[in-house]
Amino acid sequence: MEYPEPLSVLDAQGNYDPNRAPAELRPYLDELGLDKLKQFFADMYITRVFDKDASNLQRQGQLGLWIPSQGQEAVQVAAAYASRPDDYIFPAYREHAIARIRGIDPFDILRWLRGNTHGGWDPKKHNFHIYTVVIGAHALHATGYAMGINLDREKDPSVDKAVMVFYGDGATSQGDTNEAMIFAASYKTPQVFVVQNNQWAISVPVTVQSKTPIYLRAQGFGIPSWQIDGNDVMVSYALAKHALNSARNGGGPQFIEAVTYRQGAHTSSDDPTKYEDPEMRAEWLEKDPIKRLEIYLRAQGVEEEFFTALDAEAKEYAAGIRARLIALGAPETSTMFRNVYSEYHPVTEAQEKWLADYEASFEVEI
Ligand SMILES: Cc1ncc(C[n+]2csc(CCOP(=O)(O)OP(=O)(O)O)c2C)c(N)n1
Ligand SMILES: [Mg+2]
Repeated sequence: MEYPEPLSVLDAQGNYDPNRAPAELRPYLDELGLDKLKQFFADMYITRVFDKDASNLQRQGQLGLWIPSQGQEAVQVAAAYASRPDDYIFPAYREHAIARIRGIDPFDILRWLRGNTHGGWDPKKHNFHIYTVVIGAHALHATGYAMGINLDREKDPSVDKAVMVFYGDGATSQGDTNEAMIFAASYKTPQVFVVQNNQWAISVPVTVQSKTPIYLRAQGFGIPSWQIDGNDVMVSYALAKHALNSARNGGGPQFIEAVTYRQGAHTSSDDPTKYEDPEMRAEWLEKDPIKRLEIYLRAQGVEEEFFTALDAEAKEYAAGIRARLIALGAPETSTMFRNVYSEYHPVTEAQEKWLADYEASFEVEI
């Protein structure tokens, strides 16, 4: 079966055509002046430089794991700016661009993947939940939170917060995400589901995961849905804002499938050369979200100086985080025993002692 192309207004060659968007998105596209687009570009660019450096840090033995976001920056930056600070966001584990814009210090993401902290940040402070690695589990948390907003609204009709939840194409096969959609539709929650379809669930291609475009599934739950080019920051912004406003104004849950590509490995533990078709990869690299916005900005008269200064800023930013990370040192082994229960527990105490004795049994310090 043939399906239409995802909605896009900024194509891979950097051509902008707002007429391709439906009328309800036009007011949001009109908000996108040059200053805002330069800000979007800066956030995408800085996240990518940080992300690449984080991959290097993993290879240099400074992190247990890294989860790259490379290639998915556009929809993330767009959604972050489309949301209001009091909207609550539930990320999966690859939403580094959103985390940064929400005020999370990316250093805290690295501390988490180094084992120095089990959470990383205070979700309430940023209205940005901690990362969830259990695929799809947080979709239920998001729907539960959004049901809570409805209860708050019964007491105070001026409450107009919304929830956004992010997960991947693979997560759409989990029971949790489907159950979350059922409850969201039934209880008409103020909530936007954002699926970043990056074409892969580790090595499983989306063509195996779903036999229809993912956004069509939502309609079976009675949830309005769209499919957009997630590498187009402009359409991503306009639709995210439209969907959030519909959700907060009583329209119930909304669903966005942002079609994008995972340019990096699934994580640093994965080797995509074992399963990725190099031609497909090359085609997607041509559709890079940063490249196309750069072409557009240059065509609008943004000068070289902006790009050069941004590159220097991004490198300095990443270097600063790197230095702080290396200064952290190794996490204490005791933390893995002492954080299991809220109070110290005889079983974990015995385990901690066993490990200490075991390590002491080596002649060489490890
Ligand atoms: C419940 C559960 N099952 C399996 C895994 C192992 N796992 C980690 S990531 C992943 C693939 C997820 O793919 P997708 O939802 O498309 O997100 P992406 O990693 O592409 O962003 C799997 C199967 C897990 N973390 N949790
Ligand atoms: Mg995926």
